[in-house]
Amino acid sequence: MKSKIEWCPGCGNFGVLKAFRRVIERLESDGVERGRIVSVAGIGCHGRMPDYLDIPTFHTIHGRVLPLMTGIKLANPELLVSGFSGDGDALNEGMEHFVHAAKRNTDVALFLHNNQVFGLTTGQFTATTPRGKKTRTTPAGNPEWPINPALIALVSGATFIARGFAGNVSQLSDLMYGAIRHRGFAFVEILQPCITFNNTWDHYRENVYVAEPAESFDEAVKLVSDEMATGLLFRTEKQTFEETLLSSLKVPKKVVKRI
Ligand SMILES: Cc1ncc(C[n+]2csc(CCOP(=O)(O)OP(=O)(O)O)c2C)c(N)n1
Ligand code: SF4
Repeated sequence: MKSKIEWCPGCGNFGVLKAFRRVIERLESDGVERGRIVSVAGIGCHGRMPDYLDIPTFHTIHGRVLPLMTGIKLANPELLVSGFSGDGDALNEGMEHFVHAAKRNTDVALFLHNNQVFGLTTGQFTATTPRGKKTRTTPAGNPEWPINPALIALVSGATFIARGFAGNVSQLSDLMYGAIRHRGFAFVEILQPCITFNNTWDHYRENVYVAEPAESFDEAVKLVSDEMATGLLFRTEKQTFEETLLSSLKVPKKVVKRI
């Protein structure tokens, strides 16, 4: 574990790190051994998370956080598997994996550092950059409409959808803990200011609010569409990918073990 943190001073990633360190402490006080808490990260500024965590971690290639998480969970369902990904990593390079992990209801938790830019490569536009925003690759303003990642997770089949803000560490930590404890695909979108290329601190501080979870899927579609709504937005239960493979489809256990 590195002691020197290399993010820009004021980066929203500090709040995410603080929140997740609290999650590890909370899981440990529940009796979970550190060796069972496994995390994966992609490529980007968010991808430095493993450097600052004292648990088993993997730093994978761009866009491939979810396939690695799925493989780890299938190989050993006893592990609590979570992953950190950027908006570029998960929604540009890795979009198909995101949709399929939600569709399968794999029992993992994905934490999306949504800073609406490619941070590490110095501020190009991504799938979540607001329309009209000037970036290094859209100097006249982004001509595209952004996607709403929590809405994609919801309609693809994720069973736990939450949104947190890097400036509210205590709420974010509770959401991350809830996501890891949830049985099924849990998605936490984190509104994460990139102070250097997309400084949204004031905008979020003024506009985010805490919502009550939706009681039906239709209500959830409306709630999740409001990009300033934070908190647990929707939760439901269904069989997980691992349970399906290990039981109803009668896949021999040793096939899963060989993976
Ligand atoms: C396949 C591939 N394409 C592009 C890159 C270059 N690249 C490295 S980091 C990065 C941006 C990461 O942005 P994001 O996932 O939003 O994370 P952030 O840095 O904002 O946390 C890019 C485009 C790469 N490493 N691999
Ligand atoms: S470039 Fe942005 S996301 Fe990357 S460390 Fe700096 S402030 Fe954080």
